[in-house]
Amino acid sequence: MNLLNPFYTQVDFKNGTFEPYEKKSKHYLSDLQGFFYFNDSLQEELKKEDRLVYEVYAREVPLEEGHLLHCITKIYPGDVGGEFFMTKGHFHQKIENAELYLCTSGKGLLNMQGVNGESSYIEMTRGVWSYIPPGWAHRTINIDDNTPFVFISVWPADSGYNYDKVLEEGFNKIFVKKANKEGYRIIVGK
Ligand code: S6P
Ligand code: ZN
Repeated sequence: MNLLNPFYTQVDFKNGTFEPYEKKSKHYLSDLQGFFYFNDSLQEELKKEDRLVYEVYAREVPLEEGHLLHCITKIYPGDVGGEFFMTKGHFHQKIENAELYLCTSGKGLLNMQGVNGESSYIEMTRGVWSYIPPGWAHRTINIDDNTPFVFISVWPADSGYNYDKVLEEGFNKIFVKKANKEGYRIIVGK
Protein backbone atom coordinates (compact mmCIF):
# COMPACT_ATOMS: atom_id res chain seq x y z
CA MET A 1 0.00 0.00 0.00
CA ASN A 2 1.35 3.42 -0.97
CA LEU A 3 0.73 5.86 1.89
CA LEU A 4 -0.45 9.34 1.00
CA ASN A 5 0.91 11.94 3.40
CA PRO A 6 -1.70 13.39 5.79
CA PHE A 7 -2.71 16.97 5.03
CA TYR A 8 -5.20 19.61 6.14
CA THR A 9 -7.21 22.42 4.62
CA GLN A 10 -7.96 25.83 6.15
CA VAL A 11 -11.60 26.82 5.80
CA ASP A 12 -12.36 30.54 5.49
CA PHE A 13 -15.84 30.69 7.00
CA LYS A 14 -16.21 34.40 6.26
CA ASN A 15 -15.54 34.13 2.53
CA GLY A 16 -16.92 30.64 1.93
CA THR A 17 -13.66 29.31 0.51
CA PHE A 18 -10.73 27.17 1.62
CA GLU A 19 -6.99 26.96 1.01
CA PRO A 20 -5.12 25.36 -0.48
CA TYR A 21 -7.12 23.76 -3.27
CA GLU A 22 -6.03 21.89 -6.36
CA LYS A 23 -9.22 22.48 -8.36
CA LYS A 24 -11.57 25.41 -8.68
CA SER A 25 -14.59 25.31 -10.97
CA LYS A 26 -16.98 28.10 -11.85
CA HIS A 27 -20.48 27.33 -13.08
CA TYR A 28 -22.38 29.92 -15.08
CA LEU A 29 -26.02 30.00 -16.17
CA SER A 30 -24.96 28.70 -19.60
CA ASP A 31 -23.46 25.61 -17.91
CA LEU A 32 -26.88 24.85 -16.41
CA GLN A 33 -28.72 24.42 -19.72
CA GLY A 34 -31.40 21.78 -19.20
CA PHE A 35 -31.35 21.91 -15.40
CA PHE A 36 -33.74 24.80 -14.66
CA TYR A 37 -37.45 24.03 -14.75
CA PHE A 38 -38.20 27.48 -16.23
CA ASN A 39 -36.15 26.97 -19.37
CA ASP A 40 -37.72 29.93 -21.21
CA SER A 41 -36.67 32.24 -18.37
CA LEU A 42 -33.16 30.82 -18.56
CA GLN A 43 -32.93 31.62 -22.28
CA GLU A 44 -34.22 35.17 -21.64
CA GLU A 45 -31.70 35.64 -18.83
CA LEU A 46 -28.86 34.39 -21.04
CA LYS A 47 -29.67 37.04 -23.65
CA LYS A 48 -28.94 39.64 -20.96
CA GLU A 49 -26.04 38.17 -18.97
CA ASP A 50 -24.37 34.84 -18.32
CA ARG A 51 -24.24 35.13 -14.54
CA LEU A 52 -22.01 33.15 -12.20
CA VAL A 53 -24.23 30.72 -10.25
CA TYR A 54 -21.81 28.69 -8.11
CA GLU A 55 -18.20 27.82 -7.61
CA VAL A 56 -16.51 24.78 -6.12
CA TYR A 57 -13.06 24.56 -4.51
CA ALA A 58 -11.79 21.00 -4.15
CA ARG A 59 -8.87 19.04 -2.76
CA GLU A 60 -7.40 16.34 -4.91
CA VAL A 61 -7.11 12.75 -3.72
CA PRO A 62 -6.77 9.52 -5.73
CA LEU A 63 -10.18 8.56 -7.15
CA GLU A 64 -10.05 5.19 -5.44
CA GLU A 65 -12.07 3.32 -2.87
CA GLY A 66 -10.92 4.26 0.64
CA HIS A 67 -10.12 7.91 -0.14
CA LEU A 68 -12.52 10.76 0.62
CA LEU A 69 -13.09 13.67 -1.74
CA HIS A 70 -13.88 16.98 -0.06
CA CYS A 71 -14.81 20.36 -1.38
CA ILE A 72 -16.59 23.60 -0.55
CA THR A 73 -19.44 24.91 -2.73
CA LYS A 74 -20.56 28.54 -2.78
CA ILE A 75 -23.88 29.31 -4.46
CA TYR A 76 -24.51 32.97 -5.22
CA PRO A 77 -27.89 34.63 -4.65
CA GLY A 78 -30.15 34.90 -7.67
CA ASP A 79 -33.00 33.30 -9.56
CA VAL A 80 -34.21 32.41 -13.03
CA GLY A 81 -37.86 33.33 -13.44
CA GLY A 82 -38.26 32.87 -9.67
CA GLU A 83 -36.39 29.56 -9.52
CA PHE A 84 -33.49 30.03 -7.13
CA PHE A 85 -29.86 29.65 -8.17
CA MET A 86 -28.81 26.06 -7.52
CA THR A 87 -26.32 23.34 -8.39
CA LYS A 88 -27.04 20.94 -11.25
CA GLY A 89 -27.66 18.03 -8.92
CA HIS A 90 -26.61 14.45 -9.55
CA PHE A 91 -26.77 10.83 -8.52
CA HIS A 92 -23.45 9.23 -7.79
CA GLN A 93 -22.37 6.93 -10.60
CA LYS A 94 -21.66 4.42 -7.88
CA ILE A 95 -25.15 4.80 -6.51
CA GLU A 96 -24.43 2.98 -3.24
CA ASN A 97 -22.10 5.81 -2.14
CA ALA A 98 -23.42 8.30 0.41
CA GLU A 99 -22.32 11.89 1.11
CA LEU A 100 -22.22 14.45 3.95
CA TYR A 101 -22.99 18.17 3.58
CA LEU A 102 -22.18 20.66 6.36
CA CYS A 103 -23.51 24.20 5.93
CA THR A 104 -20.98 26.87 6.92
CA SER A 105 -22.95 30.01 6.01
CA GLY A 106 -26.04 31.33 4.32
CA LYS A 107 -29.43 29.79 3.92
CA GLY A 108 -30.24 26.99 1.55
CA LEU A 109 -32.05 23.80 0.81
CA LEU A 110 -30.77 20.32 0.11
CA ASN A 111 -33.24 18.82 -2.35
CA MET A 112 -33.03 15.04 -2.69
CA GLN A 113 -34.74 12.56 -4.94
CA GLY A 114 -34.62 8.79 -4.70
CA VAL A 115 -34.19 6.38 -7.61
CA ASN A 116 -37.95 5.74 -7.73
CA GLY A 117 -38.91 9.43 -7.51
CA GLU A 118 -39.10 9.61 -3.70
CA SER A 119 -38.61 13.17 -2.51
CA SER A 120 -37.04 14.75 0.58
CA TYR A 121 -35.46 18.06 1.48
CA ILE A 122 -33.59 19.64 4.38
CA GLU A 123 -33.27 23.33 5.26
CA MET A 124 -29.60 24.16 5.58
CA THR A 125 -28.24 26.93 7.79
CA ARG A 126 -24.82 27.27 9.48
CA GLY A 127 -24.09 24.11 11.46
CA VAL A 128 -26.66 21.83 9.79
CA TRP A 129 -24.86 18.63 8.83
CA SER A 130 -26.91 16.53 6.43
CA TYR A 131 -26.56 12.92 5.46
CA ILE A 132 -27.38 11.97 1.87
CA PRO A 133 -27.93 8.20 1.99
CA PRO A 134 -27.05 5.89 -0.90
CA GLY A 135 -29.44 6.14 -3.85
CA TRP A 136 -30.48 9.79 -3.52
CA ALA A 137 -29.81 12.48 -6.12
CA HIS A 138 -28.83 15.74 -4.43
CA ARG A 139 -29.11 19.37 -5.47
CA THR A 140 -28.49 22.45 -3.32
CA ILE A 141 -30.38 25.72 -3.62
CA ASN A 142 -29.66 29.22 -2.29
CA ILE A 143 -32.91 30.63 -0.90
CA ASP A 144 -31.46 33.89 0.39
CA ASP A 145 -31.68 36.96 -1.85
CA ASN A 146 -28.54 38.62 -0.55
CA THR A 147 -25.99 36.14 0.78
CA PRO A 148 -24.13 33.20 -0.72
CA PHE A 149 -25.06 29.74 0.57
CA VAL A 150 -21.94 27.75 1.42
CA PHE A 151 -21.44 24.11 2.41
CA ILE A 152 -18.69 21.54 2.73
CA SER A 153 -19.06 18.08 1.16
CA VAL A 154 -17.29 14.82 1.96
CA TRP A 155 -17.85 11.68 -0.12
CA PRO A 156 -16.10 8.48 -1.25
CA ALA A 157 -13.55 9.21 -3.96
CA ASP A 158 -14.75 6.40 -6.24
CA SER A 159 -18.33 7.80 -6.46
CA GLY A 160 -18.35 9.46 -9.88
CA TYR A 161 -21.25 11.62 -11.13
CA ASN A 162 -24.45 10.85 -12.99
CA TYR A 163 -26.03 14.06 -14.26
CA ASP A 164 -27.94 12.39 -17.09
CA LYS A 165 -30.70 10.91 -14.96
CA VAL A 166 -31.34 14.35 -13.43
CA LEU A 167 -31.36 15.96 -16.88
CA GLU A 168 -33.82 13.36 -18.16
CA GLU A 169 -36.16 13.17 -15.19
CA GLY A 170 -35.71 16.49 -13.38
CA PHE A 171 -36.48 16.95 -9.71
CA ASN A 172 -40.15 16.64 -8.81
CA LYS A 173 -39.97 19.47 -6.27
CA ILE A 174 -39.01 22.90 -7.61
CA PHE A 175 -38.30 25.71 -5.16
CA VAL A 176 -39.28 29.21 -6.21
CA LYS A 177 -39.29 32.67 -4.68
CA LYS A 178 -42.39 33.98 -3.00
CA ALA A 179 -43.64 37.09 -4.82
CA ASN A 180 -42.30 40.22 -3.07
CA LYS A 181 -41.60 38.25 0.09
CA GLU A 182 -38.80 36.32 1.72
CA GLY A 183 -38.92 32.56 1.63
CA TYR A 184 -39.83 29.88 -0.85
CA ARG A 185 -42.75 27.92 -2.16
CA ILE A 186 -42.73 24.51 -3.76
CA ILE A 187 -44.15 23.71 -7.14
CA VAL A 188 -44.41 20.23 -8.54
CA GLY A 189 -42.04 19.65 -11.44
CA LYS A 190 -41.92 16.88 -14.03
C1 S6P B 1 -20.10 15.86 -5.12
C2 S6P B 1 -20.86 16.80 -4.23
C3 S6P B 1 -20.64 18.30 -4.45
C4 S6P B 1 -21.19 18.83 -5.77
C5 S6P B 1 -21.11 20.35 -5.88
C6 S6P B 1 -21.66 20.86 -7.20
O1 S6P B 1 -20.49 14.55 -4.95
O2 S6P B 1 -22.22 16.47 -4.21
O3 S6P B 1 -19.29 18.57 -4.35
O4 S6P B 1 -20.48 18.28 -6.85
O5 S6P B 1 -21.82 20.91 -4.83
O6 S6P B 1 -22.87 20.26 -7.52
P1 S6P B 1 -23.11 19.55 -8.93
O7 S6P B 1 -24.41 18.84 -8.80
O8 S6P B 1 -23.10 20.61 -9.96
O9 S6P B 1 -21.94 18.60 -9.09
ZN1 ZN C 1 -22.56 14.14 -4.71
